[in-house]
Amino acid sequence: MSENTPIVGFVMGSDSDWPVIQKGTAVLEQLGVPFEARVLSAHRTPHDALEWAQTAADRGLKVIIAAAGMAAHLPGVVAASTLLPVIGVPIQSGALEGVDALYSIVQMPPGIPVATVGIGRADNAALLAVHMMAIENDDMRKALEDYRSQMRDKVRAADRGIQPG
Ligand code: RP5
Repeated sequence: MSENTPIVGFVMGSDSDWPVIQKGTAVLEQLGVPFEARVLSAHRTPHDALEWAQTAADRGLKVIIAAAGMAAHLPGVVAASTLLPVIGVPIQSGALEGVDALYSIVQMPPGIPVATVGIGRADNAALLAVHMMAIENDDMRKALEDYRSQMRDKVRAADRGIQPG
């Protein structure tokens, strides 16, 4: 597989989830991690979603980030169909504004875990995916160190910015 073969797979239940997912793709672009992104619904295109999850590892993916809103079954269905780690992103949509999706994703039954981040936190999902891969990848560990160092500099600059005089 080439250096540009996607190793993180984003999957979302609707293209209305895409603006949220882009917070995660931006993080991976910044860290130089190749990814793919698909719209596949556990309810509206269940066979496509299953096929994608079942072939994910063979295509080279290492971690999956699955986002859905409302009765958010996609992360769990994907997790049940692959041995790759799955990170779920609850999407804020519908009358319950993401609390429904959060509970649907985080409350997995025993045996099929989904690592769940906060509502809309595709950026943290992307970082968590890189942390997982950094266990055995020095380039990724270095990229995360740089990312943290940039955050540290920003907070220190903000602190200096509010000091009197
Ligand atoms: C879920 O239903 C999707 O993940 C989305 O967050 C929500 C609404 O979907 P659309 O009506 O925008 O297609 O399946």
